[in-house]
Amino acid sequence: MLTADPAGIPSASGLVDLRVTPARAAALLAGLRTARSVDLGWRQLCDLELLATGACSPLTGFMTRGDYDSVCAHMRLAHGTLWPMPITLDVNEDLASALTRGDMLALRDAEGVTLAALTVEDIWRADLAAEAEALHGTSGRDPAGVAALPDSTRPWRVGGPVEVLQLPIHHAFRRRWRTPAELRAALAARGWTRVIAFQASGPMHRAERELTLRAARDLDASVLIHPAVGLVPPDDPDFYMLVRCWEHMLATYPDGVADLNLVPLAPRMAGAREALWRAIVSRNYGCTHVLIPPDHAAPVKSHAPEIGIEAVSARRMMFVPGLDAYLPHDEVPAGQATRDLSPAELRALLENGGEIPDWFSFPSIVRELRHTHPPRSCQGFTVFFTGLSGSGKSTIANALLVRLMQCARRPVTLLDGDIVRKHLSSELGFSKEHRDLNIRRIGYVASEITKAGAVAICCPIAPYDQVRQEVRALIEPHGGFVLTFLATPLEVCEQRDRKGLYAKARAGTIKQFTGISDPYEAPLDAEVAIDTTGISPDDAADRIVAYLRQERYLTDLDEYPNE
Ligand code: PPS
Repeated sequence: MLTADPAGIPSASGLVDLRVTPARAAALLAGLRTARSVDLGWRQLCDLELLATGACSPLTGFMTRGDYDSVCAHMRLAHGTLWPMPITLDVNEDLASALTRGDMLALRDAEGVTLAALTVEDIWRADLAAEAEALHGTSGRDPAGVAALPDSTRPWRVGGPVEVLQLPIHHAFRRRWRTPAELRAALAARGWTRVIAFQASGPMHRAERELTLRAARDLDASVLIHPAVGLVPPDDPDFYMLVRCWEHMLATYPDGVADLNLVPLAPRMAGAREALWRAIVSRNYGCTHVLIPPDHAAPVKSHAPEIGIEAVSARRMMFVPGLDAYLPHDEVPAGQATRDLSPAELRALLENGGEIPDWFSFPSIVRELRHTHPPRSCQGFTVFFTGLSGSGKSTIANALLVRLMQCARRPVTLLDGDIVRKHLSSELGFSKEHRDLNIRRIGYVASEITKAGAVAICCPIAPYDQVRQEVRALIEPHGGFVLTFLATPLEVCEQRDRKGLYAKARAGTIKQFTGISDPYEAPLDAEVAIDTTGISPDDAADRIVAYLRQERYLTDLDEYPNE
């Protein structure tokens, strides 16, 4: 247990630092040349950094089986210290079976740089259902939290002490990644003896600012915006948006009241255990108090004396227009109207380009949100055709391409089947496996185009539902996905037989031909479905444009009057 010094901040004397001296690092590196290694995933890198810097004090490595079992069963390490969260290194079965007690294991980043050495003390197979039960209170079903994790843990675990050669490097927002020791020193230099952690989980707005300022006033303390950013890897634009929003928020606080420090902690969505774990981490960074959502405040409060940080319930703040002020919901005078904006309402306002009221947020933060979540009329999108050979995909795609390029508001790329097969998939044939790979490649390119705010038009046959859905899931987070099913019947396609392929397929010269000797799964989730039997390519393109307008991806600005 860390003890509180008289000034209030828990004493740094118990803070673990797993970084070794340069001489030891050189010796370790030499020894690791012949050792087995593991490339850490994003969650594991976060765990390693927390361990390395002492943010997880008193842990000195990845947990051994004794600690793990005890933490799962009793929320305590084997020797009795309160610790709510398993911090284990999961590996694949091959590595687990190749290791023996006493081995050194090199822990490397994604580029293969050795960051740390683990001396193997334990190798075991965890019971994932029992672990889920302990953490989430459920077994047999997949709690939302587990599904939301960046990468779920594998059953094989390796435990033992860790020696750190170098910390994972943060290239962005470097001054916001102070280690617990560095932050404690900074707090002490400012004379801050009472510090409340606010573990922001999204952009902060006026309600959160009022909440923290009120708590700071009530407790005569300073505020540390202390978000866990381990769920958003640094290649995710949301990470940059979030940190910029917190920076803007920090600038709105009165001088000398608040600070911001990022925590490389990958959330487990484990309710009360998680709240307790994060409270301990905030304590290790030097905080004396932590604001916690009311549903999890009780368990943290009950353990407060033991962990050395006090939990403060975060009350819901409401804007009271009559008083032009924010008040906790249970302090709003009777008869006063209140205003609030739910996350769904905020999302809808951003999507539609609606006005976000001043009472809700600050212009600098709203600008960031608008930049990262532009209205649909400024987002990229993909029109993904699917249909049999001869159903009209390429002809209609070309008509649509011209219609969109006429306005020149967004760059447009046509990923035609032939072009893709020539440039991206020249080695592929028409087996299911190859077709799926072809579609995945198209989906990847289209998602990058969509992410960049441009338009991708794709027109493969894409006969299989499962991979079409994968592509949808890849693209939708970045913009629109319009699955356009050309439902032209096989007889019509075969009658057209522009390339003479159906005749060859019937004759058996072409094998695995879609519709003849290979399946086509008609989509049930198409945004637009067109049977081109009796409709011109221009009219078909009109139908797609009408859909894009209806969904607000296109506006009047995108339309050039053709008539
Ligand atoms: S897939 O299934 O989506 O990967 O196919 P795709 O990349 O769109 O390629 C389809 C075009 O390849 C020609 N072709 C065949 N199609 C289907 N089955 C077989 N066995 C086959 N062999 C060659 C055909 O010309 C398709 O073009 P379109 O434009 O659809 O007629």
